[in-house]
Amino acid sequence: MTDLDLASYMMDKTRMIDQALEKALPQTQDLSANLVKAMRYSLFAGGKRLRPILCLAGAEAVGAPARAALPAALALEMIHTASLIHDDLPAMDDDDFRRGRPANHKVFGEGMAILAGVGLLMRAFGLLAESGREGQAPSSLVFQAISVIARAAGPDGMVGGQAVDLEYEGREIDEELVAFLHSHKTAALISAAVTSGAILGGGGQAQVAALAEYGGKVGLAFQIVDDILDLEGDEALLGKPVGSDEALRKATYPRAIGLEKAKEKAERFKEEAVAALVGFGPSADPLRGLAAYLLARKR
Ligand code: GRG
Repeated sequence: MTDLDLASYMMDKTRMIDQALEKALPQTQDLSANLVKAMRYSLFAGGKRLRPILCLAGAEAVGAPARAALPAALALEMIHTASLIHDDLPAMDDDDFRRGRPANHKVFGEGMAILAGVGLLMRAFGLLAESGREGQAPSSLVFQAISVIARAAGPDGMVGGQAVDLEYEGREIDEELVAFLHSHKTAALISAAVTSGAILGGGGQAQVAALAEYGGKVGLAFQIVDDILDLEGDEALLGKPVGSDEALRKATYPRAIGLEKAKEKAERFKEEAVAALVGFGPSADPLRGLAAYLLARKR
């Protein structure tokens, strides 16, 4: 797949995701309209839609149409957005900017930002569960997808990683700690994105396992690149200030093993991710292209 093909693949999928998100969370006019406004503010703030794109690509890799995985894709973007809103709160990373605009709590206040995050989480699981009830997908597959995503987002995954992240701010760290953190805080949800897509696409057990491996490795490469961009990235492209990991003495690969070794590690994880796709034909080409894109990204 050429860079141009991948760019057009990502644009197509982004359009599909954005249209469906719009339908899943329309602006309301009732008394809680401001809450919906806060949820939509962050959901439509120009995120790269990587998790939902990976989810749709997971379904396609096992030979299903992308739309088979759409409910999981939407749920993943809502959960991810909720995590970013909470991550920016003063009680967490205390960031004022996200996705090139003021963080949710800077616009709507802390209380409303907390509620917007919780609201997005509930809507995410609600719409995924409803897709089974409404017969868009066999309910046994929807159950499996819900359980994979809930596990990856919860205390055994992203929330667990964030807890360790908070506890180790400013403390001495080593590579083992960073590996735990990255695999829980970031790679778990990215792996769940590809896996849940493959599950809803009706993939076999071995295919789902291979795609979980791909997602885990690509997720680790992605987070190392995130660490590197915080050191070397361009604020205008990133849409947020750089250097905040350093300021908070966060546990990152560059801090644990140095910048050059961190770059090598990201490259190795990307290669391992692509190697996990060995049993797949051209249907997994977008996933191969996405692995390279995630490594080379500047935002
Ligand atoms: C409310 C579900 C929930 C969790 C609370 C705050 C928290 C626990 C977890 C935060 C975890 C976190 C911030 C992980 C970092 C993941 C990461 C590298 C985000 C950046 O992702 P991109 O680059 O962002 O995909 P865009 O803006 O493009 O969507």
